Amino acid sequence: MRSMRIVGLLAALVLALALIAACAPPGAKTEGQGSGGGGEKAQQDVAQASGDVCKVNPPDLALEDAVVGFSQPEKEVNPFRIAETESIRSEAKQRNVKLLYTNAQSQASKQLSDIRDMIAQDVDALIIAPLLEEGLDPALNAAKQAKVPVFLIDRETAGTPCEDYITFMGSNFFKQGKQAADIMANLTDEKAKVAVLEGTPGASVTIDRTEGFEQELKKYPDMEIVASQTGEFLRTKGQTVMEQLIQANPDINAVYAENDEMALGAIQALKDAGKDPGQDVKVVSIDGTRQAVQAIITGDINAVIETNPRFGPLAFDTIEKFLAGKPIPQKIIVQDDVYTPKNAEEKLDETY
Ligand code: GZL
Repeated sequence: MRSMRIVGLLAALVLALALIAACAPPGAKTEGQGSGGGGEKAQQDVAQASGDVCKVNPPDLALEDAVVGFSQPEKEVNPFRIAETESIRSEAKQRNVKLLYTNAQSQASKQLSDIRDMIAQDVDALIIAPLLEEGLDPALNAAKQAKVPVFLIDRETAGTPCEDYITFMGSNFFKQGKQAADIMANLTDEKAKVAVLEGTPGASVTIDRTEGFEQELKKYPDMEIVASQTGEFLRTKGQTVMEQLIQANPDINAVYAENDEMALGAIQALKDAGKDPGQDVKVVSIDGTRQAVQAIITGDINAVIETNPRFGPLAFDTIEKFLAGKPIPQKIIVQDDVYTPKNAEEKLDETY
């Protein structure tokens, strides 16, 4: 009799859980369903949403009736860019939203004209990944004049939240720079002559990843930056710059690359110079591309700090909430992981 009662209670519990899951709004994550763990990370987790909320009256429009423009700043030769565009495209398709896509080919002037062109095509909202920190204001002003709300992803740009753009969604680059310095200190027993491969000059991500690293490094008196030069976030440039830096500073024992593409170029240069990257020259990078995390497994790179480029779900969720008149925080920071030899194998299929 008692066992019958237990079976009945269990059946009721299962039914209740099924009803709860079925009532969750679309895209909501039920308890324990993260985007971490095995399997492709389809979307980002929000680490912190901060700043006042924008009290901007949204247009009277449903997302599925909207035309959304996406301004991709860089050439799609970097897996980060490919994954970012794919995420925006597939989320728009999944939501039956008409998407206009432009690519500025890493040229600031083209990003300005791309955005103006999309405004002229009557987009209802813009998703912009700014190439540079400065210089986008003419495009932001044009959007404001046309009453087109702007949602920044990936990199920040000069402007006032709620006036020039609704919100910024992306990683905390300053924190990433600090993390890289602490990881490098641990790898080198706090004694290092560091070469820094910087990203695109004038990009918010370069400014913050560099400042975060330099500031944190001050905690370690026996760690010194002996060279710091841009590789423009490109693999080929990262390799040629590393070749030059190694010749000028043969005693470099640590490389901080501000993205994986430059790190992969740098390890090739180190090998060509007879060095053993990951061993006698420690390498710390940022992004989380598949090739870079595989290089952790082979021992050529020591650690990679993740920058998740899959903005699609978060960006369209945020636009949908904005159009529904819901409060939108001015800054939405996404959660990033750190890949090391301890977790690289198990997390490889989350990379891009
Ligand atoms: C970061 C992004 C950076 C990547 C690079 O959000 O802006 O630009 O780290 C890319 O790989 O070039």
